[in-house]
Amino acid sequence: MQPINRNCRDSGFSYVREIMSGKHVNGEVRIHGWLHNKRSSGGIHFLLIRDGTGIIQCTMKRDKVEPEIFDLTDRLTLESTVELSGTVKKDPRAPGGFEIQVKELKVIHMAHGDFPIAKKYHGPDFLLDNRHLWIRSQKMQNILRIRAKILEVAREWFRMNEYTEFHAPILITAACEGGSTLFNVKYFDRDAYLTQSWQLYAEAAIASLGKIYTIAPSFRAEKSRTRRHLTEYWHLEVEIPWCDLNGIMKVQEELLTYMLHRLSEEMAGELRTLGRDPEDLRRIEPPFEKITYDEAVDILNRDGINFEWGDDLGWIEEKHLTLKFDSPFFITHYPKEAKAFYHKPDPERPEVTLSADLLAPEGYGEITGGGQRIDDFNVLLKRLEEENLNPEDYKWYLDLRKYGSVPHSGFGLGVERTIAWICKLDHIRDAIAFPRLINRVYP
Ligand code: NSS
Repeated sequence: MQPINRNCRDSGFSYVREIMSGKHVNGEVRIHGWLHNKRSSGGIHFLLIRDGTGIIQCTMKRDKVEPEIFDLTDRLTLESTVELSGTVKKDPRAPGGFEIQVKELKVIHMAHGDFPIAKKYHGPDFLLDNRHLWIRSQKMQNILRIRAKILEVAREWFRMNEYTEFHAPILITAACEGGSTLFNVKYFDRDAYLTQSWQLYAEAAIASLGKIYTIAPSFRAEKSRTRRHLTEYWHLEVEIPWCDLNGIMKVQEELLTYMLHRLSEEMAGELRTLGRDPEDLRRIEPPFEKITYDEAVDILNRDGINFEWGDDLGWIEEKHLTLKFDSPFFITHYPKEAKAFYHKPDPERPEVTLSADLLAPEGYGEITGGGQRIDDFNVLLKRLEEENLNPEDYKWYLDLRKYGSVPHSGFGLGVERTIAWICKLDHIRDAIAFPRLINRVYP
Protein backbone atom coordinates (compact mmCIF):
# COMPACT_ATOMS: atom_id res chain seq x y z
CA MET A 1 0.00 0.00 0.00
CA GLN A 2 1.10 3.53 -0.74
CA PRO A 3 1.65 6.14 1.95
CA ILE A 4 -1.48 8.15 2.59
CA ASN A 5 0.05 11.50 1.68
CA ARG A 6 -0.29 10.45 -1.97
CA ASN A 7 -3.83 11.86 -1.83
CA CYS A 8 -2.55 15.37 -1.38
CA ARG A 9 -2.76 17.88 -4.20
CA ASP A 10 0.99 18.02 -4.70
CA SER A 11 1.32 14.23 -4.96
CA GLY A 12 1.73 14.28 -8.73
CA PHE A 13 -1.73 12.81 -9.30
CA SER A 14 -4.43 14.76 -11.12
CA TYR A 15 -8.06 14.78 -10.10
CA VAL A 16 -10.58 13.41 -12.59
CA ARG A 17 -12.79 16.48 -12.09
CA GLU A 18 -9.94 18.69 -13.28
CA ILE A 19 -9.35 16.53 -16.34
CA MET A 20 -13.05 16.49 -17.20
CA SER A 21 -13.06 20.28 -17.11
CA GLY A 22 -10.64 20.20 -20.05
CA LYS A 23 -7.63 21.37 -18.11
CA HIS A 24 -5.06 18.81 -19.30
CA VAL A 25 -6.02 18.20 -22.96
CA ASN A 26 -3.11 16.59 -24.84
CA GLY A 27 -1.08 16.62 -21.62
CA GLU A 28 0.29 13.70 -19.63
CA VAL A 29 -1.49 12.87 -16.37
CA ARG A 30 -1.35 10.34 -13.58
CA ILE A 31 -4.50 9.36 -11.73
CA HIS A 32 -5.45 6.81 -9.12
CA GLY A 33 -8.85 5.35 -8.43
CA TRP A 34 -11.27 2.44 -8.46
CA LEU A 35 -12.22 0.41 -11.50
CA HIS A 36 -15.86 1.43 -11.83
CA ASN A 37 -16.49 -0.57 -14.98
CA LYS A 38 -14.65 -2.31 -17.79
CA ARG A 39 -15.31 -3.63 -21.27
CA SER A 40 -12.96 -4.83 -23.94
CA SER A 41 -13.24 -5.06 -27.70
CA GLY A 42 -10.87 -5.39 -30.64
CA GLY A 43 -7.63 -5.18 -28.66
CA ILE A 44 -8.77 -2.23 -26.55
CA HIS A 45 -9.72 -2.18 -22.87
CA PHE A 46 -12.18 0.58 -21.95
CA LEU A 47 -11.76 1.29 -18.25
CA LEU A 48 -14.00 3.62 -16.28
CA ILE A 49 -11.94 4.94 -13.39
CA ARG A 50 -13.56 6.65 -10.41
CA ASP A 51 -11.38 8.71 -8.10
CA GLY A 52 -13.84 10.38 -5.72
CA THR A 53 -13.98 13.55 -7.81
CA GLY A 54 -15.46 12.00 -10.95
CA ILE A 55 -15.35 9.15 -13.44
CA ILE A 56 -13.24 9.07 -16.59
CA GLN A 57 -12.89 6.65 -19.46
CA CYS A 58 -9.35 5.33 -19.91
CA THR A 59 -8.58 3.38 -23.07
CA MET A 60 -5.73 0.91 -23.25
CA LYS A 61 -4.64 -0.33 -26.67
CA ARG A 62 -2.81 -3.66 -26.88
CA ASP A 63 0.00 -2.21 -28.99
CA LYS A 64 0.54 0.87 -26.76
CA VAL A 65 1.43 -0.85 -23.46
CA GLU A 66 3.67 -3.66 -22.25
CA PRO A 67 2.02 -7.07 -22.89
CA GLU A 68 2.03 -7.87 -19.14
CA ILE A 69 0.08 -4.69 -18.41
CA PHE A 70 -2.48 -5.50 -21.08
CA ASP A 71 -2.92 -9.05 -19.74
CA LEU A 72 -3.09 -7.85 -16.14
CA THR A 73 -5.80 -5.36 -17.13
CA ASP A 74 -7.65 -8.17 -18.83
CA ARG A 75 -7.86 -9.90 -15.44
CA LEU A 76 -8.59 -6.70 -13.52
CA THR A 77 -11.68 -7.13 -11.36
CA LEU A 78 -14.35 -4.51 -10.72
CA GLU A 79 -13.52 -2.10 -7.88
CA SER A 80 -9.80 -2.94 -7.97
CA THR A 81 -7.67 0.10 -7.16
CA VAL A 82 -5.11 1.26 -9.70
CA GLU A 83 -2.66 3.99 -10.58
CA LEU A 84 -2.34 4.83 -14.24
CA SER A 85 -0.76 7.40 -16.49
CA GLY A 86 -1.39 8.48 -20.06
CA THR A 87 -2.36 11.28 -22.40
CA VAL A 88 -5.61 13.23 -22.08
CA LYS A 89 -7.58 13.44 -25.31
CA LYS A 90 -10.77 15.25 -26.17
CA ASP A 91 -13.12 12.64 -27.59
CA PRO A 92 -16.84 13.21 -28.08
CA ARG A 93 -17.42 9.44 -27.95
CA ALA A 94 -16.16 9.23 -24.38
CA PRO A 95 -18.64 9.86 -21.54
CA GLY A 96 -18.09 13.50 -20.56
CA GLY A 97 -16.05 14.19 -23.69
CA PHE A 98 -12.53 13.39 -22.44
CA GLU A 99 -10.51 10.22 -22.05
CA ILE A 100 -7.06 9.11 -21.02
CA GLN A 101 -5.05 6.99 -23.46
CA VAL A 102 -3.24 4.73 -21.04
CA LYS A 103 0.52 4.16 -21.18
CA GLU A 104 1.13 2.60 -17.78
CA LEU A 105 -1.00 0.95 -15.16
CA LYS A 106 -0.19 -0.39 -11.73
CA VAL A 107 -2.58 -2.42 -9.58
CA ILE A 108 -2.70 -1.30 -5.96
CA HIS A 109 -5.30 -3.83 -4.89
CA MET A 110 -6.87 -6.59 -6.97
CA ALA A 111 -10.45 -6.73 -5.66
CA HIS A 112 -12.14 -10.06 -5.00
CA GLY A 113 -13.88 -11.07 -8.20
CA ASP A 114 -17.35 -11.26 -6.69
CA PHE A 115 -18.30 -7.60 -6.23
CA PRO A 116 -21.95 -8.05 -5.26
CA ILE A 117 -23.38 -5.14 -7.18
CA ALA A 118 -23.70 -6.03 -10.83
CA LYS A 119 -25.08 -4.15 -13.79
CA LYS A 120 -28.54 -5.60 -13.37
CA TYR A 121 -31.65 -4.87 -11.37
CA HIS A 122 -31.22 -5.29 -7.61
CA GLY A 123 -34.14 -4.90 -5.22
CA PRO A 124 -34.11 -2.17 -2.55
CA ASP A 125 -33.38 -4.58 0.31
CA PHE A 126 -30.34 -5.99 -1.45
CA LEU A 127 -29.00 -2.48 -2.07
CA LEU A 128 -29.66 -1.50 1.55
CA ASP A 129 -27.85 -4.61 2.80
CA ASN A 130 -24.94 -3.63 0.55
CA ARG A 131 -25.18 0.07 1.22
CA HIS A 132 -21.45 0.27 2.06
CA LEU A 133 -20.79 -0.66 -1.58
CA TRP A 134 -23.87 0.90 -3.21
CA ILE A 135 -22.77 4.40 -2.12
CA ARG A 136 -20.12 4.09 -4.85
CA SER A 137 -22.88 4.17 -7.50
CA GLN A 138 -23.26 7.20 -9.73
CA LYS A 139 -26.73 7.87 -8.32
CA MET A 140 -25.57 7.89 -4.69
CA GLN A 141 -22.48 9.94 -5.59
CA ASN A 142 -24.71 12.61 -7.10
CA ILE A 143 -27.10 12.67 -4.16
CA LEU A 144 -24.32 12.74 -1.57
CA ARG A 145 -22.54 15.57 -3.37
CA ILE A 146 -25.78 17.57 -3.55
CA ARG A 147 -26.33 16.83 0.14
CA ALA A 148 -22.88 18.18 1.02
CA LYS A 149 -23.50 21.27 -1.10
CA ILE A 150 -26.88 21.93 0.54
CA LEU A 151 -25.24 22.05 3.95
CA GLU A 152 -22.29 24.07 2.63
CA VAL A 153 -24.51 26.77 1.13
CA ALA A 154 -26.78 26.84 4.18
CA ARG A 155 -23.72 27.54 6.33
CA GLU A 156 -22.68 30.19 3.81
CA TRP A 157 -26.06 31.92 4.26
CA PHE A 158 -25.79 31.73 8.06
CA ARG A 159 -22.33 33.25 7.95
CA MET A 160 -23.42 36.07 5.62
CA ASN A 161 -26.35 36.81 7.90
CA GLU A 162 -24.31 36.68 11.11
CA TYR A 163 -25.81 33.65 12.82
CA THR A 164 -23.75 31.73 15.39
CA GLU A 165 -23.60 27.93 15.26
CA PHE A 166 -24.65 26.45 18.58
CA HIS A 167 -24.54 22.83 19.75
CA ALA A 168 -26.98 21.16 22.14
CA PRO A 169 -26.76 17.74 23.80
CA ILE A 170 -27.94 14.59 22.03
CA LEU A 171 -28.61 12.80 25.34
CA ILE A 172 -31.52 14.55 27.00
CA THR A 173 -34.14 14.04 29.70
CA ALA A 174 -37.28 15.83 28.46
CA ALA A 175 -39.26 15.42 25.24
CA CYS A 176 -39.53 18.30 22.80
CA GLU A 177 -41.93 16.72 20.31
CA GLY A 178 -44.06 14.35 22.41
CA GLY A 179 -43.20 11.13 24.19
CA SER A 180 -44.38 8.65 21.58
CA THR A 181 -41.31 8.97 19.35
CA LEU A 182 -38.62 9.14 22.05
CA PHE A 183 -35.75 6.68 21.94
CA ASN A 184 -34.88 5.44 25.40
CA VAL A 185 -31.24 5.14 26.39
CA LYS A 186 -29.92 3.53 29.53
CA TYR A 187 -27.82 6.27 31.11
CA PHE A 188 -25.91 4.52 33.91
CA ASP A 189 -28.57 3.91 36.56
CA ARG A 190 -31.23 6.18 35.09
CA ASP A 191 -33.10 6.69 31.83
CA ALA A 192 -32.28 9.27 29.22
CA TYR A 193 -33.45 9.83 25.64
CA LEU A 194 -32.00 10.67 22.27
CA THR A 195 -32.90 14.22 21.27
CA GLN A 196 -35.77 14.92 18.87
CA SER A 197 -34.74 18.53 18.40
CA TRP A 198 -32.15 21.09 19.48
CA GLN A 199 -34.89 23.61 20.10
CA LEU A 200 -35.36 23.71 23.87
CA TYR A 201 -31.61 24.23 24.45
CA ALA A 202 -31.55 26.76 21.62
CA GLU A 203 -34.20 28.77 23.46
CA ALA A 204 -31.75 28.94 26.37
CA ALA A 205 -28.86 29.91 24.11
CA ILE A 206 -30.52 32.87 22.35
CA ALA A 207 -30.16 34.80 25.62
CA SER A 208 -26.42 34.24 25.28
CA LEU A 209 -25.73 34.32 21.54
CA GLY A 210 -28.66 35.99 19.78
CA LYS A 211 -29.66 34.33 16.50
CA ILE A 212 -28.33 30.82 16.22
CA TYR A 213 -28.47 27.66 14.11
CA THR A 214 -27.37 24.07 14.13
CA ILE A 215 -27.03 21.19 11.70
CA ALA A 216 -27.15 18.00 13.76
CA PRO A 217 -28.80 14.59 14.03
CA SER A 218 -32.25 14.22 15.57
CA PHE A 219 -33.89 10.95 16.50
CA ARG A 220 -37.49 9.77 16.28
CA ALA A 221 -38.66 6.30 17.21
CA GLU A 222 -41.08 6.36 14.29
CA LYS A 223 -43.10 3.22 14.28
CA SER A 224 -44.59 3.94 10.90
CA ARG A 225 -43.05 2.70 7.68
CA THR A 226 -43.32 5.60 5.30
CA ARG A 227 -41.31 7.05 2.48
CA ARG A 228 -40.54 10.14 4.51
CA HIS A 229 -39.59 8.94 7.99
CA LEU A 230 -36.13 8.06 9.21
CA THR A 231 -35.42 7.18 12.83
CA GLU A 232 -32.16 9.18 12.68
CA TYR A 233 -32.18 12.28 10.50
CA TRP A 234 -30.23 15.50 10.14
CA HIS A 235 -31.96 18.57 11.39
CA LEU A 236 -31.12 22.13 10.41
CA GLU A 237 -32.58 24.34 13.11
CA VAL A 238 -32.77 28.07 13.72
CA GLU A 239 -33.80 30.08 16.78
CA ILE A 240 -34.11 33.87 16.84
CA PRO A 241 -34.92 36.30 19.68
CA TRP A 242 -37.20 39.29 18.95
CA CYS A 243 -38.75 37.38 16.07
CA ASP A 244 -42.44 36.59 15.44
CA LEU A 245 -44.22 34.11 13.17
CA ASN A 246 -43.99 36.34 10.10
CA GLY A 247 -40.33 36.97 10.79
CA ILE A 248 -39.46 33.28 11.01
CA MET A 249 -41.31 32.53 7.77
CA LYS A 250 -39.31 35.26 6.07
CA VAL A 251 -36.06 33.72 7.30
CA GLN A 252 -37.06 30.36 5.86
CA GLU A 253 -37.98 31.90 2.52
CA GLU A 254 -34.67 33.68 2.23
CA LEU A 255 -32.53 30.79 3.42
CA LEU A 256 -34.21 28.19 1.23
CA THR A 257 -34.23 30.43 -1.83
CA TYR A 258 -30.52 31.10 -1.40
CA MET A 259 -29.82 27.38 -1.05
CA LEU A 260 -31.89 26.46 -4.13
CA HIS A 261 -30.33 29.16 -6.31
CA ARG A 262 -26.79 28.20 -5.29
CA LEU A 263 -27.56 24.53 -5.98
CA SER A 264 -28.96 25.34 -9.41
CA GLU A 265 -25.71 27.15 -10.20
CA GLU A 266 -23.22 24.70 -8.76
CA MET A 267 -24.92 21.32 -9.06
CA ALA A 268 -26.74 21.63 -12.38
CA GLY A 269 -25.18 18.48 -13.85
CA GLU A 270 -25.88 16.30 -10.82
CA LEU A 271 -29.45 17.63 -10.56
CA ARG A 272 -30.17 16.92 -14.22
CA THR A 273 -28.83 13.37 -13.90
CA LEU A 274 -31.33 12.82 -11.09
CA GLY A 275 -34.19 14.18 -13.18
CA ARG A 276 -34.42 17.64 -11.59
CA ASP A 277 -34.29 20.61 -13.96
CA PRO A 278 -32.11 23.23 -12.21
CA GLU A 279 -34.53 25.84 -13.58
CA ASP A 280 -37.21 24.43 -11.20
CA LEU A 281 -35.02 25.65 -8.33
CA ARG A 282 -33.80 28.86 -9.92
CA ARG A 283 -37.30 30.22 -10.49
CA ILE A 284 -38.31 29.90 -6.81
CA GLU A 285 -38.47 33.34 -5.18
CA PRO A 286 -39.86 34.77 -1.97
CA PRO A 287 -42.48 35.39 -0.76
CA PHE A 288 -43.85 31.83 -0.67
CA GLU A 289 -47.58 31.25 -0.79
CA LYS A 290 -49.27 30.93 2.58
CA ILE A 291 -52.51 29.18 3.42
CA THR A 292 -53.98 28.68 6.87
CA TYR A 293 -54.68 25.28 8.35
CA ASP A 294 -58.40 26.14 8.08
CA GLU A 295 -58.03 26.76 4.35
CA ALA A 296 -56.12 23.50 3.96
CA VAL A 297 -58.96 21.62 5.70
CA ASP A 298 -61.50 23.30 3.40
CA ILE A 299 -59.55 22.29 0.30
CA LEU A 300 -59.29 18.69 1.51
CA ASN A 301 -62.98 18.39 2.33
CA ARG A 302 -63.98 20.05 -0.93
CA ASP A 303 -61.84 17.52 -2.79
CA GLY A 304 -63.57 14.63 -1.05
CA ILE A 305 -60.83 13.80 1.46
CA ASN A 306 -62.44 13.28 4.80
CA PHE A 307 -60.45 15.23 7.33
CA GLU A 308 -61.43 16.48 10.74
CA TRP A 309 -60.43 19.91 12.03
CA GLY A 310 -57.91 19.43 14.85
CA ASP A 311 -56.06 16.44 13.43
CA ASP A 312 -52.49 16.82 12.24
CA LEU A 313 -52.04 16.70 8.50
CA GLY A 314 -50.67 13.30 7.51
CA TRP A 315 -48.96 11.93 4.47
CA ILE A 316 -52.13 11.49 2.41
CA GLU A 317 -53.41 14.99 3.09
CA GLU A 318 -50.05 16.66 2.48
CA LYS A 319 -49.51 14.72 -0.72
CA HIS A 320 -52.90 15.82 -1.99
CA LEU A 321 -52.28 19.48 -1.13
CA THR A 322 -48.72 19.67 -2.41
CA LEU A 323 -49.61 18.18 -5.79
CA LYS A 324 -51.48 21.44 -6.38
CA PHE A 325 -48.26 23.51 -6.00
CA ASP A 326 -45.02 23.80 -7.92
CA SER A 327 -43.18 25.88 -5.30
CA PRO A 328 -42.80 25.49 -1.53
CA PHE A 329 -45.66 27.00 0.49
CA PHE A 330 -46.54 27.51 4.16
CA ILE A 331 -49.47 26.17 6.10
CA THR A 332 -49.97 28.39 9.15
CA HIS A 333 -52.02 28.49 12.36
CA TYR A 334 -52.34 24.82 13.22
CA PRO A 335 -54.69 23.91 16.08
CA LYS A 336 -53.17 23.62 19.52
CA GLU A 337 -53.91 19.90 19.69
CA ALA A 338 -51.99 19.19 16.48
CA LYS A 339 -48.78 20.82 17.74
CA ALA A 340 -46.23 20.40 20.55
CA PHE A 341 -46.69 22.21 23.89
CA TYR A 342 -44.28 25.10 23.23
CA HIS A 343 -46.23 26.70 20.35
CA LYS A 344 -47.65 30.12 21.23
CA PRO A 345 -51.45 30.33 21.02
CA ASP A 346 -52.67 33.05 18.68
CA PRO A 347 -53.81 35.88 21.01
CA GLU A 348 -56.70 36.57 18.66
CA ARG A 349 -57.83 32.96 18.44
CA PRO A 350 -56.27 30.84 21.19
CA GLU A 351 -57.44 27.50 19.77
CA VAL A 352 -54.81 27.88 17.02
CA THR A 353 -51.09 28.49 17.33
CA LEU A 354 -48.62 30.90 15.74
CA SER A 355 -47.11 27.99 13.85
CA ALA A 356 -46.07 27.33 10.27
CA ASP A 357 -44.93 24.27 8.39
CA LEU A 358 -43.23 24.67 5.04
CA LEU A 359 -44.33 22.09 2.48
CA ALA A 360 -42.38 21.08 -0.59
CA PRO A 361 -44.48 20.84 -3.76
CA GLU A 362 -45.02 17.96 -6.22
CA GLY A 363 -46.40 15.55 -3.63
CA TYR A 364 -43.45 15.77 -1.20
CA GLY A 365 -44.97 17.55 1.82
CA GLU A 366 -43.60 18.97 5.06
CA ILE A 367 -39.93 19.93 5.09
CA THR A 368 -39.91 22.38 8.01
CA GLY A 369 -41.89 22.87 11.19
CA GLY A 370 -41.72 25.88 13.46
CA GLY A 371 -43.25 29.11 14.64
CA GLN A 372 -43.41 31.43 17.60
CA ARG A 373 -42.76 30.05 21.09
CA ILE A 374 -44.73 30.68 24.28
CA ASP A 375 -42.86 33.41 26.16
CA ASP A 376 -45.10 33.68 29.25
CA PHE A 377 -44.31 31.51 32.29
CA ASN A 378 -47.93 30.78 33.27
CA VAL A 379 -49.12 30.01 29.76
CA LEU A 380 -46.22 27.61 29.30
CA LEU A 381 -46.85 25.89 32.63
CA LYS A 382 -50.51 25.45 31.73
CA ARG A 383 -49.69 23.96 28.33
CA LEU A 384 -47.26 21.49 29.91
CA GLU A 385 -49.96 20.37 32.32
CA GLU A 386 -52.55 20.10 29.54
CA GLU A 387 -50.20 17.80 27.67
CA ASN A 388 -49.63 15.69 30.80
CA LEU A 389 -45.96 16.60 30.88
CA ASN A 390 -44.23 16.86 34.24
CA PRO A 391 -43.21 20.51 34.88
CA GLU A 392 -40.35 19.18 37.06
CA ASP A 393 -38.74 17.76 33.91
CA TYR A 394 -38.95 21.21 32.30
CA LYS A 395 -37.77 23.25 35.27
CA TRP A 396 -34.76 24.74 33.51
CA TYR A 397 -36.85 25.46 30.41
CA LEU A 398 -39.47 27.26 32.53
CA ASP A 399 -36.66 29.33 34.07
CA LEU A 400 -36.14 30.94 30.67
CA ARG A 401 -39.56 32.59 31.11
CA LYS A 402 -38.50 33.90 34.53
CA TYR A 403 -35.23 35.55 33.60
CA GLY A 404 -35.40 37.81 30.56
CA SER A 405 -38.18 36.29 28.49
CA VAL A 406 -38.39 37.56 24.95
CA PRO A 407 -40.72 37.01 21.98
CA HIS A 408 -38.87 34.41 19.91
CA SER A 409 -39.35 31.99 17.06
CA GLY A 410 -37.57 29.19 15.29
CA PHE A 411 -37.91 26.29 12.94
CA GLY A 412 -36.40 22.93 12.05
CA LEU A 413 -35.76 21.75 8.50
CA GLY A 414 -35.50 18.04 7.78
CA VAL A 415 -32.35 17.78 5.69
CA GLU A 416 -33.23 14.44 4.10
CA ARG A 417 -36.81 15.48 3.29
CA THR A 418 -35.47 18.57 1.59
CA ILE A 419 -32.94 16.50 -0.38
CA ALA A 420 -35.64 13.99 -1.35
CA TRP A 421 -37.68 16.79 -2.89
CA ILE A 422 -34.74 18.56 -4.55
CA CYS A 423 -33.41 15.30 -6.02
CA LYS A 424 -36.88 13.93 -6.85
CA LEU A 425 -36.28 10.77 -4.81
CA ASP A 426 -39.00 8.15 -4.36
CA HIS A 427 -37.92 7.41 -0.80
CA ILE A 428 -36.17 9.40 1.94
CA ARG A 429 -33.69 6.55 2.54
CA ASP A 430 -31.68 7.59 -0.51
CA ALA A 431 -31.11 11.08 0.87
CA ILE A 432 -28.61 9.73 3.43
CA ALA A 433 -25.69 7.36 3.04
CA PHE A 434 -26.63 4.88 5.77
CA PRO A 435 -30.35 5.23 6.50
CA ARG A 436 -31.79 4.26 9.84
CA LEU A 437 -35.33 2.95 9.43
CA ILE A 438 -37.76 1.08 11.65
CA ASN A 439 -36.37 -2.25 10.43
CA ARG A 440 -32.79 -1.24 9.62
CA VAL A 441 -29.70 -0.26 11.62
CA TYR A 442 -27.20 -2.20 9.46
CA PRO A 443 -24.78 -1.53 7.85
O1 NSS B 1 -41.19 17.88 14.63
S1 NSS B 1 -40.87 18.95 13.74
O2 NSS B 1 -41.94 19.35 12.83
N1 NSS B 1 -40.44 20.26 14.55
C1 NSS B 1 -39.44 20.24 15.45
O3 NSS B 1 -38.77 19.29 15.76
C2 NSS B 1 -39.11 21.61 16.05
N2 NSS B 1 -38.65 21.40 17.44
C3 NSS B 1 -38.07 22.27 15.21
C4 NSS B 1 -37.75 23.66 15.64
O4 NSS B 1 -38.65 24.48 15.67
N3 NSS B 1 -36.49 23.92 15.97
O5 NSS B 1 -39.63 18.50 12.88
C5 NSS B 1 -39.00 19.43 12.03
C6 NSS B 1 -38.70 18.81 10.70
C7 NSS B 1 -39.93 18.31 9.96
O6 NSS B 1 -40.55 19.36 9.26
C8 NSS B 1 -39.34 17.28 9.03
O7 NSS B 1 -38.81 17.91 7.88
C9 NSS B 1 -38.20 16.72 9.84
O8 NSS B 1 -37.92 17.64 10.88
N4 NSS B 1 -38.56 15.42 10.43
C10 NSS B 1 -38.13 14.25 9.95
N5 NSS B 1 -37.35 13.93 8.91
C11 NSS B 1 -37.10 12.63 8.68
N6 NSS B 1 -37.58 11.62 9.44
C12 NSS B 1 -38.37 11.89 10.50
N7 NSS B 1 -38.82 10.89 11.25
C13 NSS B 1 -38.68 13.26 10.80
N8 NSS B 1 -39.40 13.86 11.75
C14 NSS B 1 -39.31 15.18 11.51
